[in-house]
Amino acid sequence: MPVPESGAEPQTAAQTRFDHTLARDQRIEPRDWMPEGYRATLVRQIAQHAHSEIIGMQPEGEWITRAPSLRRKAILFAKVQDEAGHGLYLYSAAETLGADRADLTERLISGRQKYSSIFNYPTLSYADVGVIGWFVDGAAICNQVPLCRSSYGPYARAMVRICKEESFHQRQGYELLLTMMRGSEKQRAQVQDAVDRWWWPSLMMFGPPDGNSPNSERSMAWRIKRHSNDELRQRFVDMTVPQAERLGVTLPDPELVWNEEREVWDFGTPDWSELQRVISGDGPCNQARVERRRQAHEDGAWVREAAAAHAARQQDRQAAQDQQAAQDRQTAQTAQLKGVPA
Ligand code: BYC
Repeated sequence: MPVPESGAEPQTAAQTRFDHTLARDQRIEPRDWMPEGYRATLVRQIAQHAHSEIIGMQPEGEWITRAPSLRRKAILFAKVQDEAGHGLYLYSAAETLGADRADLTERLISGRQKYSSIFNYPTLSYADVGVIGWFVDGAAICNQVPLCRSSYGPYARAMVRICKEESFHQRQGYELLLTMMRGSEKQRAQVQDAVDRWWWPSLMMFGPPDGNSPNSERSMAWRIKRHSNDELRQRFVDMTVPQAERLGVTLPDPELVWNEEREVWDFGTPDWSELQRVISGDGPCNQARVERRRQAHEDGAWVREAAAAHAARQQDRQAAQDQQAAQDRQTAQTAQLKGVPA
């Protein structure tokens, strides 16, 4: 039997090892062999997730200069910075799969890669900042806590820290809303209006219904996703309804009713045609979001060039130092051989 060249073992053995790793619920690491479909699915999902974090800085970021107090400004600033950090961990996770960060950004700004539909809606009042924290970060927790057990090691590890921060963001958003609800009639109306506008788009964050989700089955078999879109949507509804009652707002769904038998909240059907429209680029803010990202990327070109020039200079300096050290060692050795005192 021919000995396979190094790195070129028969695919069947590699596939078996991959399957066993998944069956034992262990992690696939960047050095491990993986099917191309698995790699491509991860790059697609992780890139989309990273883009969502970066684009997700915009709707709330627009309120930094208009925050009602220094304290609220500092909180919002920190949250938006956290989102930039999440984007960076996720781009790094995608790089471990061979993706190129510049290429991913290019795909985002040319519309070839998606980002979450939720960030294509406008933020009309400061209550929207609170509702984004409560709903959007709440939905993110439901969706992303299971991803901490995703089969791909770097993605799962990035999710651990991200989830801790999202959970903090969710509480901070809810605290802002509690404060507004204790305020004036106008503030309470602003909160209810924001809840009315963000509820259905938040349910859409979990993706299309299971029967219309082409990627779910494979992703779940590969243990990238651990639960279906509908399962996670239900968890979000069940978590959020009691919080809405406590806050004193009404969720805009007349079909929301407790199901004694299943012990979950039944809820109405989101407008799936709206999700399709927003995903395909025709949401209220799609153009503005992508244009802003494109502009920021162009404006940042000089920073990337300066960083690359600095890195190249450091590398040259290090190479010169290494060469000098090697020469010094050689001179010392020659001197020792000749019996010349150093
Ligand atoms: N928006 O087969 P499906 C955050 C796409 S960041 C846009 O179910 P999958 C936060 C989907 O990509 C939130 N596109 O797909 C940030 C697929 O398209 P392609 C982002 C959507 O991957 C800042 C097609 O529709 N979270 O929380 O199995 C501040 C069919 O869908 C959407 C993540 O990215 C959508 N809503 O499941 C605060 C989490 N839904 O590529 C908070 C990680 C679906 O086949 N991602 N599509 O053409 C996931 O868990 C999964 O990718 C999804 C979709 C559940 C989103």
